[in-house]
Amino acid sequence: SAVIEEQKFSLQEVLDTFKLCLSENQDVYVEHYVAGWRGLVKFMNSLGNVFTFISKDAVSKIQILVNFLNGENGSHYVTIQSMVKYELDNQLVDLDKRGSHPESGSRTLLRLHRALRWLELFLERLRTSTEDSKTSVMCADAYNESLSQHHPWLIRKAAGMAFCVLPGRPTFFEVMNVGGAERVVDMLGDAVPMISKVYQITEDLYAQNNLLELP
Ligand code: 1PZ
Repeated sequence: SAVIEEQKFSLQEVLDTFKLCLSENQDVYVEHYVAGWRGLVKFMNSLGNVFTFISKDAVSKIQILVNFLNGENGSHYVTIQSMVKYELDNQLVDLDKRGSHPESGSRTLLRLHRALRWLELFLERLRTSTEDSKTSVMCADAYNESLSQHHPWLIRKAAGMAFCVLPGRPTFFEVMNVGGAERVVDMLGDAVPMISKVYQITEDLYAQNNLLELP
């Protein structure tokens, strides 16, 4: 039932999903990438209603990618590498300005990719934080160092307001449902390098193909 599922929800499982992203030859599976984001959205929604404006955007991007995966060309969308190659080879990406392909898989995934950097920075801060550290400050610092550079003023303001109502570190750890602070630190020590690796591989792929500024 839904109740049991909620009780079982742990951020550990979510972050473990990102481990499944990497294939033996360092390709990134879209299916697991998207599943990881689904879990993060679920976690974010459990923090309160204020965060739904953030999760709505993530949900719509997840949906775009799932539609490609389940569509008639789904076999090209199995990995990020094959997706980028397929979309570029077939002129399915708006490269300079938005045109006939405003919702390509490549530009959609780039938005989540940029957010993954925020997540990496935030989780690393959380991992090395102390009892009196503020989640709102860690969150804002991580955001200002990464994702905010891609956001217009209005969104930066709204994000800043959302950070202010983040629950404090004790509640945050509780909602993560991993165990005591020591277990959280262990779990993050395991998860952050994994997320970092997925991020770096994607970053290199996008850089090699000149796709880091896709409109
Ligand atoms: C746990 C606390 C959550 C803090 C989340 C920090 C990120 C704040 C981001 C605020 C963005 C919200 C609104 C949407 C913005 C979109 O304009 C952009 C660009 O997309 P485009 O307009 O080009 O189609 N979307 C994004 O940058 C993707 C944002 C995804 C945010 C996911 C956060 C995941 C949090 C995980 C929680 C552990």
